Amino acid sequence: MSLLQTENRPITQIITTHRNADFDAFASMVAASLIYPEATAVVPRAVNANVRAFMSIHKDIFDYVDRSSVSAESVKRLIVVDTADWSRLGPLSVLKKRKDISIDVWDHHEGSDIDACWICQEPVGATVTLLVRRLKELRKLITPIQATLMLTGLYEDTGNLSFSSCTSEDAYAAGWLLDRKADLSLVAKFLRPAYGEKQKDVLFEMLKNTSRMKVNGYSVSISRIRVEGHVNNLALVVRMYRDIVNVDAAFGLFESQQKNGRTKCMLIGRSDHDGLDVGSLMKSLGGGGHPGAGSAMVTGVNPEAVEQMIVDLIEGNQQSSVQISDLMSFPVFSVPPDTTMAEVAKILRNRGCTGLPVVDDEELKGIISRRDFRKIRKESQLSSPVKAFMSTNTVTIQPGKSPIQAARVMVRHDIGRLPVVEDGKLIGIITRSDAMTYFYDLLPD
Ligand SMILES: [Mn+2]
Repeated sequence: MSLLQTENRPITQIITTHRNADFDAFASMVAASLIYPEATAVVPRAVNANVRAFMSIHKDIFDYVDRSSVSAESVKRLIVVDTADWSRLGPLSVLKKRKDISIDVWDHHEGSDIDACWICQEPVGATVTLLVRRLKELRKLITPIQATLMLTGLYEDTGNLSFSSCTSEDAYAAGWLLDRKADLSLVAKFLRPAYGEKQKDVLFEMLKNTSRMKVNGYSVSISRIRVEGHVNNLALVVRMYRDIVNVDAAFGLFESQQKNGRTKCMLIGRSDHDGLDVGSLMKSLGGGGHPGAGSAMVTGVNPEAVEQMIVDLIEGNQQSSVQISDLMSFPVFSVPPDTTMAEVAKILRNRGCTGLPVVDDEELKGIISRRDFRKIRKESQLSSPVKAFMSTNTVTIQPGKSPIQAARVMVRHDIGRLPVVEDGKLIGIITRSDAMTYFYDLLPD
């Protein structure tokens, strides 16, 4: 069908994806071909090595053409999968100038610079999950080979459903694909060749040149090596490296000589510790990523300096990771020590809270809680000052501590709120629900 199309009629509807297409990208294109049967899949020239190997074996089963078969002028409709970024589309980004094209986007990344007519962009583990949802709705029949390819894409992008970016919908999509006879032993086989001889050499080299250190309480390993030419899948190698050295965070710093003689550094990091956000660290170096994994390309800086920058950034990690000061409530509503118990009772009732800090000139003197009212024996005591009834051995926490530490203190002392104190001054209050909000990731960005 696509062959006839290319020979007889110009292609008007195309499905495409980002350069260096991975399995998620390629599988999403194949899924999109089922959803948009009138459209032709256009595979970018550069695809990942293991995807290339898969394509060469399955050449006859999937219909697709390369960029040279398409003339940009005849395109009327564009379907983009696994990216929402013109700059990642390679030569097809010329279509950006055309205002008369109808564009559909399917993606699981953040942000978009494509002015789409229709977009499905959700933070799931793999783009193919979004397309599987539509295939399910349309009650499309898929072959075991298609199911296997889609599951390969899903497993690649979710690390076999283990990455923190993986959602329940990814897992349900995997189940649906298994019901459609996706073959797990083939999935494993397709994903494995990514670790070939070249990657093995790099991993051995990394282990030889590794340095381990303790930075800001985290165990960190950095390995700096020289690479010749382009090596695919360095991210996978860094992941294996982290698993072997078994540290909180591991970094691979890959130097290569550019044609103009300058040194280019590809930095890839992996973190296995909640408190150490590799993505935001990479952002500071001009790259990006998420808390568990990130990368940055650093040019014109000598590699020792890059290594030092990593250490400095982790040392200053207090700024980038979530601290109590980001979660606490402030200003804190408090009462002075001379407030009468009757007034305190009224405030607690009106504000619907169970306790209040007692503060004198910003300094925390104690905490008065509903429980303390049990100490009152006679009516007249209601006109006594709060300082006579408040508890004074209050547990507090410093603003630079982590939410986990706050939660531990609250559990140990069986208290629901913790005054945040800096230099003896009360600057905020953190409650059990604030800490919970953090742990359950409900915190807005
Ligand atoms: Mn993807």
